Amino acid sequence: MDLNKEQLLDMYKKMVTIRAFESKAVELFAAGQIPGFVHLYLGEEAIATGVCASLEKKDYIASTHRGHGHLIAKGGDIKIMMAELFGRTTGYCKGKGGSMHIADVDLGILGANGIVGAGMPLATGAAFTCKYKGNGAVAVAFFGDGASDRATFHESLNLASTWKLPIVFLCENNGWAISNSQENHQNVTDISDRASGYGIPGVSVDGNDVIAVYEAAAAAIDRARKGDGPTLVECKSWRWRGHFEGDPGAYKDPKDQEEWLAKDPIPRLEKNLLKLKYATQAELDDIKAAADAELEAAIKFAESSPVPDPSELFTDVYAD
Ligand SMILES: Cc1ncc(C[n+]2csc(CCOP(=O)(O)OP(=O)(O)O)c2C)c(N)n1
Repeated sequence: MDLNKEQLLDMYKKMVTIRAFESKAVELFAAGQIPGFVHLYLGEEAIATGVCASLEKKDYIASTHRGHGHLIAKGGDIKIMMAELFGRTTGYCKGKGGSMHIADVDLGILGANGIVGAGMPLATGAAFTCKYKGNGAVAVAFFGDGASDRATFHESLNLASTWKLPIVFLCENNGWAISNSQENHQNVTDISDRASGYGIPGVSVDGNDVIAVYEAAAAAIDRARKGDGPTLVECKSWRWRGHFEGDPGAYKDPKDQEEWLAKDPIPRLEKNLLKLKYATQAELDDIKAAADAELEAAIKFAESSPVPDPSELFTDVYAD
């Protein structure tokens, strides 16, 4: 493992921040404070964190409908994110987009996306730009197991492989596509096996082990940066919640749910940090408390921000 203390503690901070953000979103949505849909990333924190640890500001990510974790891991501002969830003018889309439209192009965040599988062609385009400009940047496309069945997956992997683009296809296999379990919607166990159809490497890792995710993603990002082309990385995890808030997820087997909850990626990293003596339990608790406090400040910021004026309805709206 080539991760030092500072890097591992930074990953811990990111993971507990995502956990705090999503846990609060559960409460706020139930209390009717967040309009629209929210799809939460609880349980999958290790994936975005492990991947984005190897990315620089100039690199691009394309996110999904379950995007909060990706945005936080790439450096998104949780105050502005929370304001967007609340539908306030201080949000990333001035309160008019909500959870599934958060983007921050200055940070290389090309956007969350309500269209399943739509991030892959966007990231492929960004990777083409990086190669064309020769700026040494790379792109990562996050997508789910369900999205790996879409034509956009085939088209993006085929083109990126043919043109040797600097991109990583990062599949978050959380076992579910809405109420369809993976075996219900595809006849493969390892989605990474699909890489061979495009002449690129594919690897599957435990998505609840942030170090394993980091190592696989770092190798793939390095390969992309060196000009050796794309890699398909599959991170196996579990969607803790229903598909969206409001879906009780009754189609899940409670035994599976229980088993996966016990594989929580955060205590797992805590154990490693304590074993390596990179932190004491009290120091880890302080990091968590700081993340909670940052979250409270973000909620206050969102709550105290104005809602958009009705006269703003048609501003920033584009039609062809
Ligand atoms: C093109 C398109 N088809 C269908 C949907 C409806 N839909 C929303 S999320 C989802 C499942 C996505 O599953 P997956 O890609 O595994 O991501 P996860 O929700 O598990 O993170 C579907 C079918 C959509 N938003 N876009």
